[in-house]
Amino acid sequence: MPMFDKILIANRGEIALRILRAAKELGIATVAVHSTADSEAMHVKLADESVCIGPPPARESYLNVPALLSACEITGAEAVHPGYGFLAENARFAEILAEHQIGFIGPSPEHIRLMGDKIEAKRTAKRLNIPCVPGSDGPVTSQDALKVAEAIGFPVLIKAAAGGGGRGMKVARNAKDLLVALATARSEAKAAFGDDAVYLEKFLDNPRHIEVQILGDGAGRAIHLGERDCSLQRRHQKLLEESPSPALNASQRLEIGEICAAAMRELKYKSAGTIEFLYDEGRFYFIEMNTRIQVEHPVTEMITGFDLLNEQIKIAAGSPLSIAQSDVVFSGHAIECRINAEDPVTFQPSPGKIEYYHPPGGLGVRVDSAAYAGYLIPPYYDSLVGKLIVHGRTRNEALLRLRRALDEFIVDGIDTTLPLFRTLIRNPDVQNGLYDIHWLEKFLAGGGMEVAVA
Ligand code: MV4
Repeated sequence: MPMFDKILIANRGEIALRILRAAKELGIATVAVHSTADSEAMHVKLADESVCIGPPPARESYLNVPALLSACEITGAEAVHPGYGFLAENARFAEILAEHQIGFIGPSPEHIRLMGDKIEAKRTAKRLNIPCVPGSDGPVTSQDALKVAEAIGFPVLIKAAAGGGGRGMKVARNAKDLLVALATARSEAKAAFGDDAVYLEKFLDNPRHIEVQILGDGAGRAIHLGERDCSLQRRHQKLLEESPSPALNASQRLEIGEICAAAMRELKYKSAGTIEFLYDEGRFYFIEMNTRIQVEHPVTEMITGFDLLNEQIKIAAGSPLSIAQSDVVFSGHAIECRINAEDPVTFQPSPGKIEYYHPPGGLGVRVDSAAYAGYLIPPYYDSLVGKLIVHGRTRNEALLRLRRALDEFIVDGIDTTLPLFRTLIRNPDVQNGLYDIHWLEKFLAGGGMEVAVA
């Protein structure tokens, strides 16, 4: 089996620890990199070696490509794992590493670039028989927009080709609004991404957000590992994810999973990836593909027993996929809560010192976190303190376990979103799995949290 001797982790926080742990189990030495704000961070303490790569702003440290190349050079790291965020979906970074004979633990630059262009991604999905939202076949001009919109039917959603993750979208409910919405979307896209290409889709009012986890080895082997329901979100930030989705039955799961796996075999996709869908009235509609390991990957690990980081690293080192589809057996139910250092009502970030830290434990409880008592959360990065993931034999068992684990979790010294989750998990809609992508924002707008903390 080909394997790396040493890898560099171009990230911080819980995902840096997650990568470290997978690397150690594979016998791979680890290099942590950190900004001057992260000298005392847990990923630095746990790595075999560490290199300071710059000042606190991410532009000058975690996104600083020359500094990362230098860190590889001086430590002899053979490959880089980018985690999520930062450089994870930067095709140019993957190319530059290749130019320096350094491995990238992720997909090919071509696949990253393809999926980064949302129009090309959708064209590719359609060609690979993945069901898509009805819409324009490529970018629209103001000349053909009305014809396309009338063909698909109002309301329509205008999306930026270079967008994704909810940035640069505009709804047009009728012909009268369309041209103004189109011009606004175009100028916002130009300002945000330097690319004013936009496309049209039928606007789905109240869908769920369901995504399929895949693994491919770039040699034509690819499998799916089921779905995650990520509908509970606020401003495109996921708060709670679960698998299986309460909305699907086993045959729907296998059908969409096999469609995705077949598409990835055809594409010769290499690495872990996620195919995102909107799900409405029994149908799936492709929206985007993420070419990275995602924050919520542990829910898939908990119901399949596979270590996604271990597989991702082995594939990057050149091994063929070691898991057959028939090896993937779904067991029980997993739920993840993203615990942020934020006020649970206003969502204002709450950086500062963790005075006391007591994570929950026991059967079926996993905490992925880089936090510790005495740790000073810097104000420069995202506010994820940790992920609480529970597993149970049934959804109800997972919910009861989650309630118990949330009640055990103590993080003193800063505000966290723990009280929000303690409230959510007791809500009948959440308990019954009856939520869509708008549920949480409606709950919060209706004062759900003000009532809870009063
Ligand atoms: C949509 C949609 C409704 N109809 N597309 C937002 C993020 C980006 N990945 C796609 N998004 C959406 N695309 C059509 N045709 C609604 C959303 C959307 C959304 C999607 C997933 C999770 C949360 C969301 C919140 C608001 C809007």
